[in-house]
Amino acid sequence: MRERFDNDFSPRRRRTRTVAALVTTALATAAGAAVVGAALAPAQAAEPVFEPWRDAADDHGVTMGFALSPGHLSNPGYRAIAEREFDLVVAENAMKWDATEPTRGTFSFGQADQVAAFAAANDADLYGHTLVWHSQLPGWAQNLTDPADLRAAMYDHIDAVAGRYTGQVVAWDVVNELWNDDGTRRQSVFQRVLGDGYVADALRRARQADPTAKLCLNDYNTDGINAKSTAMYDLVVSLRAQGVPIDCVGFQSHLIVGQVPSTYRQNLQRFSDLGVDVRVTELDLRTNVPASAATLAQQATDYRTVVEACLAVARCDGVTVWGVDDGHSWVPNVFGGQGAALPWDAQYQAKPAYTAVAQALGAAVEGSPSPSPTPSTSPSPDPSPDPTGEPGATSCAVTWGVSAWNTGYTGTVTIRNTGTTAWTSWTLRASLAPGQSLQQGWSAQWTQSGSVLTATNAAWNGSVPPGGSVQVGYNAGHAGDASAPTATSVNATICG
Ligand code: 9MR
Repeated sequence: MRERFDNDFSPRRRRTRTVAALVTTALATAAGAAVVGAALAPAQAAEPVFEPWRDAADDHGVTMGFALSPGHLSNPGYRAIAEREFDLVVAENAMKWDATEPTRGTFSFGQADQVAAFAAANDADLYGHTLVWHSQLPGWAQNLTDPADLRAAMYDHIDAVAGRYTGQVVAWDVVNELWNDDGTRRQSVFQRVLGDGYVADALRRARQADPTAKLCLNDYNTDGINAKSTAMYDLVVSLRAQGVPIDCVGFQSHLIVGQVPSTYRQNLQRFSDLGVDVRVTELDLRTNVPASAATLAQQATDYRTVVEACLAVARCDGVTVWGVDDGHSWVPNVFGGQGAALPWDAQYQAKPAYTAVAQALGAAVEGSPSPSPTPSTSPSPDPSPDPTGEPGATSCAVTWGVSAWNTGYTGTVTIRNTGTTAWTSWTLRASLAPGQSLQQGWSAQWTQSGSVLTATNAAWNGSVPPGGSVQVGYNAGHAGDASAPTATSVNATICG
């Protein structure tokens, strides 16, 4: 179903791990989860431990990445998470121009090589960030005014940096942040001195320097459909029409809790439909600190929304988180009073966002340090209807959200147990409007027979206590009628 990000150097593999290593890291995470529980309200206590994100992601043909600053690897808590959860590594700073060519023609790859070595040792993809960017650009380059001279400097830089990691880097952010928010070109030195054509020139040069890497453009505030993302879209169309090598677009997704753009998935989808790969490249979700339990719960929902959007889009290659833990994040340095943007806290304890990502990926539970009733590891393989009319019979409420475009829609379904008896499994049935056809779904097993849409719980969300709910989703095609399904039942009880 999913088209993979399938150049030859992008292995989708589960790492072979020793049992001892797995147990050690799982226990470390579990112990950490217990600590985080102590610091939060009871509802947020002790996140369960799941199989590594990278293994669950593998089942979807996507990778889970993180931005690495190699100096942090000496910290055991950081390192354990980095090694366990991720199968893609990007240098947070080490491959940028100021780090690799601080003086013209003098290259330094010490930290960059450490990042590459970590990726190789951890059987992870290496992602290149970034070749041409106005920021973290040394003064000598910023001050070049002669077009031939600046072009020569840009080409030399691309040749040296991209050339060094040929065969290791799966994709490069060739040009980073080339847009203003209104969709006009940012007046970087490259734009001012070389004009619009510098982007195509950089892409062509990068292809020569590393013929094996995919070549991307990357930006922020392009996450929903807006003037800036539309400028990016139009540029990709134009570059492809000219035969310029452009393989992928990165969506940084430095977001604010509660403010994931409503068009997030559709935006990824429209680029995917152009035939370029897409990736969430720098995900974090910031908030005012200290964050309340309710805010962390909203953050978890937001992380889930982003991961599910990627899984729903055929050419989405995966999600990269911009860091690991709240103690090492760019956010507080730039946004005063804000932070708490990552899935682990500053003590390396898993936050609700960690669990939400694992659940979005359908990760199996490896052990739960908490008596918390959800999620469950033991779904019934054969959900049978509750005996209607008896005490404890299924009582349910289902709400449908529909986000449509011209030929399809994403359905978001919240299934609530309004009865007094816990469910150990559930099956949702509903009638699709005429002309609708299921394309793919997530967080449940989805099938369609005639007009009947059926979803059966996934391994981790079959248990729903009284008052509890689960959220699942699917994509469907439509032929003009994108209305929500009707005649909804759960475990054979009609619930509207
Ligand atoms: O996380 C990076 C931080 O350590 C640097 O100080 C900063 C300098 O510009 O860059 C941060 O990473 C940025 C990334 O390279 C491009 N997109 C925005 C990121 C956050 O600022």
